[in-house]
Amino acid sequence: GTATVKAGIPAEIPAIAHPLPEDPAEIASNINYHAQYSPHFSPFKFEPEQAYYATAESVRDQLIKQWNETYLHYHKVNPKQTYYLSMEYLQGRALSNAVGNLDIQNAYADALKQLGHELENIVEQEKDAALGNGGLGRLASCFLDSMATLNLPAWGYGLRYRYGLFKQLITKAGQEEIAEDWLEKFSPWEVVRHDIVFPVRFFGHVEVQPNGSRKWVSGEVIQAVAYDVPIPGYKTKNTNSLRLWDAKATAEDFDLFQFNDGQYESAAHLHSRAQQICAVLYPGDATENGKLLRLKQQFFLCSASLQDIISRFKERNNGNNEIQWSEFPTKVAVQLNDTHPTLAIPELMRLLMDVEGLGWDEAWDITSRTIAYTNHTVLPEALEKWSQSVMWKLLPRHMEIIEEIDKRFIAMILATRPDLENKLSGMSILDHNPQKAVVRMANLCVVSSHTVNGVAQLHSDILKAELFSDYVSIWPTKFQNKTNGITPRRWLRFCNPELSHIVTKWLKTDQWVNNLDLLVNLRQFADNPDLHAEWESAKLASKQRLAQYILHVTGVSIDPNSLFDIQVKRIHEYKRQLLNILGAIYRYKKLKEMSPEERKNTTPRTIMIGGKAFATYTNAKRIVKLVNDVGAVVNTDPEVNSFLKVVFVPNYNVSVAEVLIPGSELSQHISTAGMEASGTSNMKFALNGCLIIGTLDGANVEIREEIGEENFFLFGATADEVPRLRKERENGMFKPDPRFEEAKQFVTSGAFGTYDYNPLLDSLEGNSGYGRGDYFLVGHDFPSYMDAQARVDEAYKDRKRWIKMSILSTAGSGKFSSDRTISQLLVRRKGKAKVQRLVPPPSTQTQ
Ligand code: HBZ
Repeated sequence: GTATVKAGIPAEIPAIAHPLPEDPAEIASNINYHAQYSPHFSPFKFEPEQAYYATAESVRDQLIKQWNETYLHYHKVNPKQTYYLSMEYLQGRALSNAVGNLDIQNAYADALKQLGHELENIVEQEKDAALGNGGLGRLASCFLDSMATLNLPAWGYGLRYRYGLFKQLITKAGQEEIAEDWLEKFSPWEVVRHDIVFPVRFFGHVEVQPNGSRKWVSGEVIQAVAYDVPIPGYKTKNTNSLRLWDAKATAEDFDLFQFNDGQYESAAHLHSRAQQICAVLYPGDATENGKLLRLKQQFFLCSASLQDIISRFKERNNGNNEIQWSEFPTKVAVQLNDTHPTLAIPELMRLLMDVEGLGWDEAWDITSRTIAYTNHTVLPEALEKWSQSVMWKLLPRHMEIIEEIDKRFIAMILATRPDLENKLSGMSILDHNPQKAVVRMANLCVVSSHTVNGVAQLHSDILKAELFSDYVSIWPTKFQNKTNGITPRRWLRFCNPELSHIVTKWLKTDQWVNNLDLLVNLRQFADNPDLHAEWESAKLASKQRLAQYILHVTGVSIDPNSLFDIQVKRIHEYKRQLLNILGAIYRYKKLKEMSPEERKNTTPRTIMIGGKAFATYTNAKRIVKLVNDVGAVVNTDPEVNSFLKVVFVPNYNVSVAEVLIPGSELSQHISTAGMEASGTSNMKFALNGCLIIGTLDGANVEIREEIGEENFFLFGATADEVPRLRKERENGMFKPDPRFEEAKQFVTSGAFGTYDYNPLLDSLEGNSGYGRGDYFLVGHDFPSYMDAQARVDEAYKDRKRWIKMSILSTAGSGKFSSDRTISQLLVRRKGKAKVQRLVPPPSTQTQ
């Protein structure tokens, strides 16, 4: 059927009044202008740093023109707007992406040449905007790119953290964290909007008004100030906004009397409390973080964003000066990126009832037709639960509303589904067990959203079968799958120009950049020797660039003719970097035992592992330390170091990924089956012609389906076997493979130094008190992992076969464009059923 956009009509921005600059001389003079008149630097210097800021400001001028036109266009057309609420965005660098999306790369490169600089070097000056932890944050950024490119009227909302994700230093002790000062100088990509400010309240109490309505008063009020970041689409005029909120106090909050009395700190008390709110990104990766400040951050995002959304709705929908509130869900869609912005639900209810004067039923109808929720994890420790008593203190009115939603939900179940009564203790929003007394944010999201989605088919199936199984029979169509995707602009077109040119040349079109499905047409050339030669030389160029980078940041020299094997992602036991390094340890031991002749028959490998460990996650930090210790021994061992290198890549982030991924030949996605919701770097690697060794987990399953099972190195237990295997492991019914024992013993023997690895290795023992008895099944999967690695070594020796597999990986990656995910998420096909809503029984309606 014809596609119609759930979020309104696709935007056709009218012919642009300001054409983009093409003349390098004109651009150069514009860059010069910024260098001269920018108050940030001396006008007499034009070093790379100044050149970066001046170039960024010049590009920003271009963006602002399109941005304003986009805004005016949407204001006139008044389409349904999608609002993506996320506590995290991992934007990375903006300059290379902006000139790429605007297609003014060459003109800017020429202009900079005239000014004595290389664009390539200038873009390197930019610090990553790392306002996120990992996959969830990067997904949000890929979605922004796709929504802009697909001409969708969409906004991102987030927080303007003063310090983003910590910078990782590797020292003798392992990982050390230092604050990442991304705003040290300033960011040329944000525009502060002093005209867009909303008050956000904390604490206080609820007052009953004479008319019976309820009002939240007193407490402390902090101002949310908008900082807007332009989000250009690829080769479109459409330029959306990422609106990041910063917190500040007002002049009235400053106690001049106290200050004059010498009490400087208490005079600016609220100013310093405001500053705390956006001071740092919580570096939580998969652990629920029970900090009050984190809850304040979440509410700050939700309250400011919803006030902004409602004010825009009112501005655009006040026909006859009367607001048609029933139209709200036809003009506003709010997507929650995990449960972190769950407070949007009670905050929308509160604003509609207490501020706009709507009744409960109407407010509930609007809210539950507006909100949708994406789940990113099934790990119990990552499911957010907030203490009810903390919530009552910080957000008393919201707790009243949450209690009421819970009460009505329970009443609805009892009235319509008595068969579920015994499940209610797990399904209710409040945990009514007084020992626990928490709010279960995921349950609140499920009950209040019109749609709940998982991020890969296997994950969505698990949500239905396990985490949310009790809800499925009430709302059978509410639970959906939207397999993740990545933007092909940043993750192939811009980060890997060599391979991009080859793809364009062989497909005879560059349309694949917007329509990634076109990559399947590469399949017909999978055996073509000319393509093979080009493919191999593009890969070699990327490997050489990567080798230079590794030498620069670690001092380790690696051989571009060895197999480049990479695992980069947050360090977590379920992601099993420990399996990878134990495999490397075993490989090293065997190489040591071989004769020089035997070694010559092996496939030389460079194993690169990178990623950040949560600062208090001890086992994750031990893994970082182990990788570094193994590297220190292996890389300096003259007997074997031309056959094996082990490198820890420090401070993995978006721009490091842009160097690593194009140069990769094998990448590891080896989580315990059922635990990685999707993974998105697996898609980036496959798209860049890198082969995958992996388990049947997350999106691996679908990647393998798309590129063909013969092009995927599969190993390990499947998700449905995991519970039984864990039991066997606990009961001591499991006999470990001798290779596994040998690798562990090699570590305990002190081969990699004197650091005490016993606590880490204990976590791999079936019956140990430490850890959960090889909960992640490293021991179980080790032999099949090693067998799969042996298949990799063999396949790599057959160059023709390997290149063919590489081409087929790229050719099969079309499905994993975030353009496809966004279309499925926001564009409804004609004839599809409307979303189901929760209709509470009239008997319990109060307020
Ligand atoms: O979201 C990741 C999943 O682990 C990964 O499988 C998936 O591909 C990706 C996108 O859907 N989840 C995260 O990245 N989660 C977090 O970063 C996180 C941050 C703060 C928290 C909890 C989790 O409090």
